[in-house]
Amino acid sequence: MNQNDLKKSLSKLPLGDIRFFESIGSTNDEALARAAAETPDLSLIVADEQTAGRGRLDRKWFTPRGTALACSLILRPTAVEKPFLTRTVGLAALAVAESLRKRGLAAQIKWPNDVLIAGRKVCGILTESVWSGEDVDCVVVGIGVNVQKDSVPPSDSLYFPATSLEEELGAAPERLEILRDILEVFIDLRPQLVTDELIARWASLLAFQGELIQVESGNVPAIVGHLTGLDTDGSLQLRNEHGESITVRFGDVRLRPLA
Ligand code: BT5
Repeated sequence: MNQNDLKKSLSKLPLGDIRFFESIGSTNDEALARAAAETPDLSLIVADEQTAGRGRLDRKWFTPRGTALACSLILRPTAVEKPFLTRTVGLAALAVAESLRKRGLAAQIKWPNDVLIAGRKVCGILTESVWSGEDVDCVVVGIGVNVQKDSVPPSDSLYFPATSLEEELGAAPERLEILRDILEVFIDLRPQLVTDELIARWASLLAFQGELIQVESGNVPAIVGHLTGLDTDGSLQLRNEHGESITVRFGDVRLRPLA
């Protein structure tokens, strides 16, 4: 991968600036720094390696050189989009899941920000906002996809099992093709950010629908219930053992182990 191949591969898409780095700390950090300048909507940062890739809550995201897709997209939301920005993570997860499904992979979304294949994590998404006073100026959408087998971290370092596209397809696809497919679907779906169609599509690909799950967030006891769907802002909805409906805005979802 290099700057020329990247630009050539993405030339038909209506993107802003495109920057390639052989090695970088985190593409999200670079995008956040650029977002503060006059960088146009749909500008893209791509790296062949991340040395300080981040997940939520400053967890580490591994991107060994030459094995994975690590990119960040800078969105400058319109006034119409601004009330719907909590849905951005769903838009990105849908773009990844739907583009992988076109390759015959049964990709699902583990709320809020992971894409799974056969119950294992193949992609993580990190959305971060740049505020200007009370207003969101920019949203950075960071996407990490495990493409080659070597991108998958050792299982003892993981909270949730992981996989790669190479493992699932039998051969590693071209990273540039994966990136182009994801961006194409993202751009196609973006008008739905402001419609409930997005929520319906997102819900239709949710992993663990109807199943008994637990949601962990911080030190409070896990919330347990059957996964029933999504709220219009993208929050997760559960039904607990008393039949009450619970709305969850942040956390890590997993199937409830049998007692
Ligand atoms: C995420 O956080 O899954 C968001 C990951 C976002 C990564 C992209 S890459 C481009 C951009 N630049 C960045 O710096 N970040 C974004 P979370 O749900 O908190 O999951 C983090 C957890 O995933 C870690 O604590 C590990 O257990 C696990 N993990 C780390 N690297 C992984 C990998 N390559 N594949 C699968 N799981 C991984």
